[in-house]
Amino acid sequence: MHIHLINPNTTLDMTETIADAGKVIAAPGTRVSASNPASGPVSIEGHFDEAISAVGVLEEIMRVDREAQVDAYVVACFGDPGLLAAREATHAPVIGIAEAAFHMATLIATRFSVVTTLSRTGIIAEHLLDQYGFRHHCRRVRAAEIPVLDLEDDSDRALEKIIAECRLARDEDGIGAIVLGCGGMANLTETINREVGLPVIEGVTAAVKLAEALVGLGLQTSKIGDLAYPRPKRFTGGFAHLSELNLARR
Ligand code: 5HY
Repeated sequence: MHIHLINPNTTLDMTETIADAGKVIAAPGTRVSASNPASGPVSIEGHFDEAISAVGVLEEIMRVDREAQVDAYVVACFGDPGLLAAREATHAPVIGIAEAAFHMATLIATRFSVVTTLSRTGIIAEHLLDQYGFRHHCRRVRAAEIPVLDLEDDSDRALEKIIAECRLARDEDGIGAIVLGCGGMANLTETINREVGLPVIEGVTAAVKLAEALVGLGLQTSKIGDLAYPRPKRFTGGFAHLSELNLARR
């Protein structure tokens, strides 16, 4: 099977971090590829960045669906930007890393906390907890207070701050597991697990394994109801190329 990971921000180093983590965890016979939009924010640190990046996610899915046979997609940003719109745009399953990590965490612990990058984006994770129905499982959404790109540019210091916040969660929150709240943390799971001493769930790897499960079960995004392909219509201006888009024809 072929799983394609989309890093919604436009930082190639982070796309490679995400791709590497996905390839390591993938089962034999699963091909993992990755890409990021050419246009958009270099990092996603709030509602505005999320909204802009969601268009890039959709453009990437439509581009890759034209060019390759993909069995499932992963939206590799912890805000799951554009997730439902992405599910409209393809028949393949599309999994967000936050949704995947929350599901996995509740299978091994009754309570978990999230450790993300900046406290200002914590509300996005809280909104997803409510949207996905996991709010009562999550004790707290914490932040290491690091800019997203420090995960690439100042990784040692970023890791220290993430580990320190994970230790506080372990000692104060009454939890059984920690969810890492950023696609850029995809290569930190083993280290944090060793340093903190409780199960760490990271969304990219969780999403890849869930995607393998869905494809293995022969499940695709339902095209009955609200996730049916978008209704063809005219788009104007910079989106004119989407006019009369008939994704179902692919
Ligand atoms: C992410 N931002 O996973 C999110 C998460 C965050 O550029 N990739 C980003 O840290 O808010």
